[in-house]
Amino acid sequence: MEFKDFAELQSVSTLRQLAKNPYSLIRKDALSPRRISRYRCSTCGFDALYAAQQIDDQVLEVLQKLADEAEVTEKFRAMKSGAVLNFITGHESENRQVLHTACRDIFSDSPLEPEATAQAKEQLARLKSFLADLDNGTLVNEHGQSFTTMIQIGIGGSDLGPRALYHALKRYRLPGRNARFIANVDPDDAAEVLVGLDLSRVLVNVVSKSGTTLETLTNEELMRQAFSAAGLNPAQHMISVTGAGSPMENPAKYVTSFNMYDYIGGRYSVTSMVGGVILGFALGYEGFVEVLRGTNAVDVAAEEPLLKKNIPLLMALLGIWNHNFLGRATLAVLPYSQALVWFPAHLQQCDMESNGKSVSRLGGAVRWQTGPVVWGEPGTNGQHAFYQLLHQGTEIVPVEFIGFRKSQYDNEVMVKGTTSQQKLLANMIAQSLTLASGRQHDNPNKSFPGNRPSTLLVAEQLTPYAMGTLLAIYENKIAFQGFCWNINSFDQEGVQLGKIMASRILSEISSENIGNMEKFSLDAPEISLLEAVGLR
Ligand code: G6Q
Repeated sequence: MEFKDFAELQSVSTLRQLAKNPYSLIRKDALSPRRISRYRCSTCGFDALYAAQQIDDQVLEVLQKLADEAEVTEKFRAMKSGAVLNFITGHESENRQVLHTACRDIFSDSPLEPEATAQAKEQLARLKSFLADLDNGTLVNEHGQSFTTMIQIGIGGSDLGPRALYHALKRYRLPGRNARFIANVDPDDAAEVLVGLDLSRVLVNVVSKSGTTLETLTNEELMRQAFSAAGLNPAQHMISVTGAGSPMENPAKYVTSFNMYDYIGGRYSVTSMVGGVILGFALGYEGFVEVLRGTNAVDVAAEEPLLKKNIPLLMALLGIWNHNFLGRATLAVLPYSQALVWFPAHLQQCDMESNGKSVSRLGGAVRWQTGPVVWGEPGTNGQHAFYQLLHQGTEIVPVEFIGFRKSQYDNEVMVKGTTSQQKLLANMIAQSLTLASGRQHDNPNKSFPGNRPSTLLVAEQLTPYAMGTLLAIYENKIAFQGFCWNINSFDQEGVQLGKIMASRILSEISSENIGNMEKFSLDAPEISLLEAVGLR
């Protein structure tokens, strides 16, 4: 494997030339049936329709060269096989394997990284038996009653993925089971989550890879006090998911503990026990395994080197075309599915924490753009809000629309001859077409310039399998982009800095010496702001 800087790739200079005159989507034949059927790619039940991107065959050919030159599929295969890819040359770095894919490489007799997959299988077996204990009444509360609610306490990677998938798949919950999430150290977050809950039926799942994240430890203590105040023994209501050997693996404090491992980054941890425990509780063991099946199918399919046959690779390269060559600074992910309400927030973390980097793998400052700003909200709600800027603003925002042919509940109403689901999809298509084609009008204020690119990502129905598929499409897309940009998509110094800075300030205002919290002497700006905010 060779790690070449993006600017050194030959295809990059060709793409710069081609970008001077990109394909115009306002041409009459831009969205012809021929183009729509040619620019369509299918992977594991999803179709990507990308005729509304500013590309033609020549651009696609050179994007393919870029992927080949950057050896992205070789690196992807190496990643899945356990190569140490979380590193920066010549500088101290995490120096770890990147093996979230091992959590789902459980269906083959010859997994790519047998050791990590064996650990994943062991954790899954423990989950299966824990869920069976809940189902058959072995694990019950003080009054012999079943647990009905699981609250996950965790933040960042220990929250967003599991939260996004739980909301996406609520439809498939087991009867009498539901989940809630507390992430923010804002006491109002926890207070609101606890409103109306019968704590005696609640299991709290404290999730922290490090076992030291202050927000999570604080919220855990808040829950312990809430149980005690309700006359309940916290140790009988708490479980944990944490790194092997972390302080949170303590049988005196938790009913049981599950593990995740160093080689799984927080934002890639949904398919480990970080997401597995709460999804297993809500959907049942088989429901979670279906998610794993979907992710695994994409992990295998994404080894395909031809971008025209590989949705994650195609989306990675279309993203690079828009961002690095056409100069589009942001990317909107707009699901036409209310169930995916938390998915853009998860992608925001997964993408921006992975690819928001300024140092290349070779240790120098990058001389090219890396990850875009990623954001989004479900349609059609967004249409009544920020789409104005998408259509007529001065910033051109490429869009990835996500839609499903069938609703989850099939709870339809026919109004004016169409169902709600038909209206939903019709809106999605209409938006993609209008953004691309624009509309001419004598009144400039009613005129739409068009030439605003989008891709439609469509599947049959949002099932656990399809959710797994969608998750892995994006995880692998992000990794492919990182390989092209030659950055380390798997560390997060920016997040670590936040943790250190908050600890400095808290150590100053703390009324006691808290465990491992070192006393620091603060700088003048920190002191001034503490005083201004009234914390000192
Ligand atoms: C994810 C990040 C970050 C992390 C949280 C929680 O990739 O590293 O979002 O997940 O800071 O960390 P813990 O799981 O260690 O509590």
